[in-house]
Amino acid sequence: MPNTQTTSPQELAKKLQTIGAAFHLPGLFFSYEEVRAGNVNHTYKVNYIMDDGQGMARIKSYIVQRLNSFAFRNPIQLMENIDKVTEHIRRKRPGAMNLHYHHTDVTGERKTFLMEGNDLWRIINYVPSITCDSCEDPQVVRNAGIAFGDFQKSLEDFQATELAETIPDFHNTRKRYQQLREAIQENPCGRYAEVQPEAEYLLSVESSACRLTDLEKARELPLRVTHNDTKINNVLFDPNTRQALVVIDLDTVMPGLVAHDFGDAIRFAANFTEEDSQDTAKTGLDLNTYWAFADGFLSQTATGLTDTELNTLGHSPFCLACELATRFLTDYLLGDPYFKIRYPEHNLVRARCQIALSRDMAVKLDAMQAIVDGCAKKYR
Ligand code: GN1
Ligand code: MG
Repeated sequence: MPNTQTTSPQELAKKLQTIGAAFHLPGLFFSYEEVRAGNVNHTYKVNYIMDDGQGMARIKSYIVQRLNSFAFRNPIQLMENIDKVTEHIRRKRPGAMNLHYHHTDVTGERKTFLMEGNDLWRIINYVPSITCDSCEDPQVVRNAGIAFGDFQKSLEDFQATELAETIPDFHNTRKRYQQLREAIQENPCGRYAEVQPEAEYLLSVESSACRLTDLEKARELPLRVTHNDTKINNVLFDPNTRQALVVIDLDTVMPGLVAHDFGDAIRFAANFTEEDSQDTAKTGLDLNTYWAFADGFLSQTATGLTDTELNTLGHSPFCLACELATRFLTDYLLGDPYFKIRYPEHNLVRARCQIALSRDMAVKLDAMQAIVDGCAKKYR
């Protein structure tokens, strides 16, 4: 079944109210808006009104999320990972803005989630802020680099193996390629003929795309705590100062490589176009944006990374773009069971865009590594 929403607005409002009650949200529910960012979970901003104690109305908002149980097969472990990581960060950054997951008391046990059949619901504090999808302002991009670098640094003394691998093989690029091969073989929707050129390109660059996975398997890179979804729109910014406030979307916090986080951030932020642009003639890697993110990220992390890790950063965006293209194309071949789509060819369009990006990255690999080396030298 495609990952789409079928509930009516009235039913949904009722549902959100019930969820709010289970988490003991105070006040009266009066409206909700769907937050459309994110390709996997369903997210809503819910608004409550209450007496402020002096007879005046006070409005308070919360973020309610229904976790995608198809993508996240181990929701309880996922919430345990989030708990451990947010607690650790809170201790390391006292006073800084943090994510807070509300508790239910339904069974007398304080839990940060509510299970209803296969659905996991949770409620997070709403942070008045802006997110940035477009990365035109290099200062904002640099601040996002600082935020993800700070996230990495705050967790450098956290034992990565304490975290569950909630999505096994999430960044196992070899496995993603294997799944593409299987989807081509099975071709359940008869879509292969249409995507043959894209599939052939991806298969032709497999060994370069799998460089990180191969180094990880050879144990040449340390396992760290990684965010695994470092899109710039997973950073909340202060609307006035444009300083980063907090990194959000911790669902994929798992053991991983620092190059996964760096490469994925660049794949998203330093693309001239959006990640699902149909205008692939314009898609490509913007080296100015790349530089801004690398500078911010390395200002926080350069001293803690090994030389081998630094040497993988320049190549990592290419690996991440190919990996995601492979995932989008596989999903398209299988009839879109995983990613939310807004129109029938959406996953194919996404795959084409990532392919165009990877082609441009392939000719900029030396420049990307030179920038990393320059920034590392500056901060070490
Ligand atoms: C998914 O749903 P969202 O936007 O947080 C995906 C990422 C992809 C991204 C591409 C758990 O993230 O891996 O990079 O879409 N998350 C999962 O937009 O698969
Ligand atoms: Mg995400």
